Amino acid sequence: MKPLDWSELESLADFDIDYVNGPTNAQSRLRLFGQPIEQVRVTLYRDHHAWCPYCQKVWLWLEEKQIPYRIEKVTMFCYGQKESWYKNIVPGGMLPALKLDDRVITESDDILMALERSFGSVYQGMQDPQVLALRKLERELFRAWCRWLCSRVLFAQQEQQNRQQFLEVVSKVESALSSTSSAYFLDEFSTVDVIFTPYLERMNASLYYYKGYSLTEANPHLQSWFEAMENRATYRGTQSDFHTHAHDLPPQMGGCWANSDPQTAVNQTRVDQGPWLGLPDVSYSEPISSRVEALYRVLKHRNNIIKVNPAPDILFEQALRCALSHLMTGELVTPPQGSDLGLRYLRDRISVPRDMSIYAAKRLRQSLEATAALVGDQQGPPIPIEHRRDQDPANFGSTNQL
Ligand SMILES: N[C@@H](CCC(=O)N[C@@H](CS)C(=O)NCC(=O)O)C(=O)O
Repeated sequence: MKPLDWSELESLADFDIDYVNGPTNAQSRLRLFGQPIEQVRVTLYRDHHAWCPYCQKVWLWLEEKQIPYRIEKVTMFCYGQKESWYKNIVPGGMLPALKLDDRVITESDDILMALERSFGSVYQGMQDPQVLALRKLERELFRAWCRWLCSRVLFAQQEQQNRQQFLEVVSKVESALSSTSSAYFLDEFSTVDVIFTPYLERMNASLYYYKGYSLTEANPHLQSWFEAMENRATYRGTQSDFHTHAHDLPPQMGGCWANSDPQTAVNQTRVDQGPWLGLPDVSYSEPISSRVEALYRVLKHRNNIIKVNPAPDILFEQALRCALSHLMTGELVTPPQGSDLGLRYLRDRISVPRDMSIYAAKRLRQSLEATAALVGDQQGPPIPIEHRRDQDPANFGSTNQL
């Protein structure tokens, strides 16, 4: 079978969403939630790749409260050059920042408190005693996670101790979740869930990949919490996956260290080489639009995707059509010899939710891998761990087009 040509593929890419008023998504530059544009008082400055956890916190809060806002995307140091216009606003270049009327605020907690003063809180506010206690628990969990994930230990005993300390804090989180009448941290969805979201998501991904430990599978209340979160369109729009976090965290955290547990090696192969469907990084059912979404997103950026690929353009252009044909028809189409490396390079660089949602990414990775496997087992250049300049948004033309 011959691969579909670009116009045939375009005719299948019937996917579009309302970026301004529709569901939460990583591509929007303006969110109105059905309100007039004159109501916009807020601009959120967040990173291009949706990798910054503190940005996710503010982003999710704004989506939950349906506050009209603009989004300006900024490059993180680890993947490219910080925009000079941003340094004029925030000289240190840190993210997130938020402009409320004419005031620029940094520090995600200060941002949430300023937003609460103007727009009200998400259930209980940031200074509520119960919220304050849970915010403290979130930081305690964060520190224990960093100690386990990011310490390069010399002795197995130290690794064991770091793991044990993390698990002790997790049991406090389990007990907090078990003491409410909902699946959330309080009796209703609240600021506390917003605050726990970014790092629980990153802990779930990184511990699975680097420590062979599945946070959700080992902890029933956390499992129910993730399920409840995934019922919210707001969270789904900001949600990342195991592959993205396993490889975005090392440069941000200054290194993530794998242990020698045999389960770690099994999990790493699974996250890197698939099959991606069935990984415990998502619990809701696959939407019917996942393949069309993946196709639509690739078509939108296909020229740059081909340009940045290490395989020669002519070879990769055809190989990519073979993979997209598989994605849409289920039929395997043999790509040119030598294109396996290029297909796997792309497989390894799909970022969720920056490029597409979680199931779309799984389907696309699956098709890229199945197509590559027809001609060989060459892997792409390894994903760097000290920086991610292989993901510089400048390579995608206008840096705000991701
Ligand atoms: N305490 C700050 C932490 C913010 C922070 O650490 N931001 C990181 C990204 S996660 C940052 O902007 N780093 C500079 C960069 O990566 O370009 C907050 O809560 O907002």
